[in-house]
Amino acid sequence: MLAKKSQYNVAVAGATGAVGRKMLEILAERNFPVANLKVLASARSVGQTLSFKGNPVTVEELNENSFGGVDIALFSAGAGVSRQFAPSAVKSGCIVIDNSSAFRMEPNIPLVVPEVNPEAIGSDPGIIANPNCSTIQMVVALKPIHDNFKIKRVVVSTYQSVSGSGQKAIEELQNQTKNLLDGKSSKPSVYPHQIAFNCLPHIDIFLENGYTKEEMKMVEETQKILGDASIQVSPTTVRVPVFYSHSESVNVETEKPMNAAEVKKILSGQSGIRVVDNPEKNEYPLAIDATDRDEVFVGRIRDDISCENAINFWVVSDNLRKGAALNAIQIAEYLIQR
Ligand code: 25A
Ligand code: L14
Repeated sequence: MLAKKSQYNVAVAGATGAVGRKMLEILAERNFPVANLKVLASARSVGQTLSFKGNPVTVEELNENSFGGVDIALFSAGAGVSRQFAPSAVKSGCIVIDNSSAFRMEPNIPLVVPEVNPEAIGSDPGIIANPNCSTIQMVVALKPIHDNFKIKRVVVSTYQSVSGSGQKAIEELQNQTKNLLDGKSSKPSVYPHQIAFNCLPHIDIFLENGYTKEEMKMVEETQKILGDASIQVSPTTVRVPVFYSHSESVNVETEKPMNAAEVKKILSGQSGIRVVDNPEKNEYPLAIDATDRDEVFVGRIRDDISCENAINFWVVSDNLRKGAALNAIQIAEYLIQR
């Protein structure tokens, strides 16, 4: 249980990474009541300074003793680091909001999108898991549809930006693009193939069922967050040469009758969603417009011409913000406000 205070001691684990830096930015921009801020990363980054509200903060090495006196720890250093250090953080008395996949599917650990299922957070949470980025933006759009019409099946294809795989991947797309345009060759290292001028139907590792782990996260996490294991999800996750923001093509079939016009009206009234859907003016959600924005953008909402009680839409959101850092900080805000 988080004791009520006017300010909280906050630690960011993985603070030097793409998500960690975004966390510092969002804590500052939303004026989160931070008393003391600790920025933690691997030994590689110790001594480096990051900036918080215009002041320098020095990176310390993340270890078991990092969390004494910390109230809220935000983890964004990957699943291995979370598995190793989140339990000791909880032992020293802080609440961990974990951005990795390490604990998401553990039955006793809440998996939370604040607009969708804040009630999943019990009175004494310990670790709260932040869902996968592609899942978060999809369930924000699906929740009102599920509440009104009960979803039977979702077929989704993603167009995911390279920032999802961290800072090194951002640099790989930059360097590869430049090298190839200059007529030089460029060997891939983060991805198994060239990502510049290409699309890779491969995110995270392949599993025995032929799907990738990223695809199965979209299945399992969607069912857990919406609290309904009967929802069928059929995903294909694809990496595209975009730096920031993930886009998704989503087909939804419901049990109750519905149509695109009704869904458009319902989604337009939701907090956290912005409907951008004026095809006659060439207006629809775009990755470049969603970047650095908090909302989940939905457009191209239209009836499925091949199936009754089904629609298609296009959903775009900033994967480093709503897909990671912002969602985690919204969870922290919920904790201190409730
Ligand atoms: O392990 P996984 O689950 O497979 O995850 C792989 C990677 O995916 C990213 C993240 O990469 C992660 O490492 N990732 C994970 N979840 C994500 C999500 N939900 C996600 N990306 C998007 N959405 P990353 O490079 O962005 O962040 C890695 C952070 O974790 C720290 N870290 C790694 N091992 C650690 C550790 N911390 C403690 N103990 C360990 N054993 C890592 O710290 C980083 O903070 P670092 O010391 O290795 O710092 C990396 C160096 O990279 C440079 N740099 C990073 N970002 C920027 C940058 N430079 C300029 N601008 C930037 N924006 C710095 O030089 C920094 O020192
Ligand atoms: O599970 O590479 O949250 O785009 C988020 C980023 C998995 C990989 C997660 C990517 C990670 C994903």
